[in-house]
Amino acid sequence: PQTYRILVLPGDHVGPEVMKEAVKVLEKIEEKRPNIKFQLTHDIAGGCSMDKHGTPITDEVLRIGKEDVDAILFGSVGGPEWGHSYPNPESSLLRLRAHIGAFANIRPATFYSKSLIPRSPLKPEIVSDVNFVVLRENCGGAYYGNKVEEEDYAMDPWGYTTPEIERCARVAGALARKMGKDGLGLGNSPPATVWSADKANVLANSRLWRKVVSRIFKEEFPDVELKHQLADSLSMLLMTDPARFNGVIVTDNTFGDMLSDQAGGVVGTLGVLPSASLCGIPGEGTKCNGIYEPVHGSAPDISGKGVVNPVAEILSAALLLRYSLGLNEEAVMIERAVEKVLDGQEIGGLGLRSGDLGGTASTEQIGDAVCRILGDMLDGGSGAHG
Ligand code: NAD
Ligand code: IPM
Ligand code: K
Ligand code: MN
Repeated sequence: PQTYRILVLPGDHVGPEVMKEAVKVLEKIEEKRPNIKFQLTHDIAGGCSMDKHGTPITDEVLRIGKEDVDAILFGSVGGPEWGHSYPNPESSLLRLRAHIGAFANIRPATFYSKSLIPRSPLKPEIVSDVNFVVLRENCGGAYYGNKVEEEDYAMDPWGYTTPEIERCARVAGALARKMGKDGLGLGNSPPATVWSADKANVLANSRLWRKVVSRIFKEEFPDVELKHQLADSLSMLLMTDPARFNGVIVTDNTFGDMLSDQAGGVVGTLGVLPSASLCGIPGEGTKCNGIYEPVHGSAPDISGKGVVNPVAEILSAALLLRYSLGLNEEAVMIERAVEKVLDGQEIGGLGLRSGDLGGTASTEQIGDAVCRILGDMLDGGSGAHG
């Protein structure tokens, strides 16, 4: 069998709860596909690592993540018991992203099951066709560089270099071609539109951002429609007319953090949104390491109760199979199994949903249901395209 190496870092609070279900999904694939073997390395990062090792992430975990594995499955880090002062649990993730060079953070926002449309706080006619990807620059901007933190003054340098913007723009262009205007990525549709979000009216680094993105699209993606939108008004339009942004929203680290959480509001919960942080253009042949994690955090307000929605972590595992391991067929099956669980198909017409989606199902029940349906699909019961 082909062996795929994955570093598993569950993190804090709900991180381990959702990770348990995602690992079960991987084990189900292994069980049903004798030619696939997942070699999982379990380790820690975040507050739990501060407690055990006195540091949010050890050099050894960083090394394993970069050198010893094909991809990293991450949970969520942080919690009130560790506070925010540096070094905090969250810095583990920032260091890991920088260490492996995962600059392209892909955060798709759509309804994985149409039955979730009524869960959005927005009217169905406005929100039902939503299908956009936030491509967040992940290794620069205000989240990196030398901070000043004095008693009465603090400063985060918010800067970008031309190469940092160029590589992000190239991923946006490639994603737009792959996604297609129809949003299905079938290859016979013109590319999706790319929206570049910045504050070029105020920020110097945004003016560089806009200039470089414009040049890359003119020179390398003449077939892709590029539009610029100021990030503040884009945020407003995301509530009044979200489907306008169907395609790719490419933006810097700070705006991408905000807009991708806002996408959780658009679809009604953060509990279903996965992410992939890649070191290059997805599907370009070269082996692409990446960090896969839910957009959501460690949700300390609901941790320890077994009620957190594991769907975002399970869908992150699907993205891992697709982008880092080249196992697209299995990735599609995971997504279809999640859809069926949320829809309630094949389980007596009752959608299995966690509290964030208005249901009462436990984390474990949802994970078990996904595994059961996925197992049937892998047996050939109802195929990925059925
Ligand atoms: P959060 O994303 O953890 O939670 C926001 C709200 O959404 C909470 O009410 C939470 O209960 C709910 N929620 C989130 N995920 C859910 C799920 N899967 N199922 C059901 N409900 C869910 O954001 P926060 O409360 O601002 O941050 C909590 C901690 O997480 C902080 O320490 C923050 O720094 C950290 N954080 C970590 C990551 C990460 O590890 N990548 C991301 C964001 C926040
Ligand atoms: C996210 C989180 C992280 C970020 C934190 C935990 C470092 O909010 O992944 O969106 O700000 O990038
Ligand atoms: K996370
Ligand atoms: Mn965030």
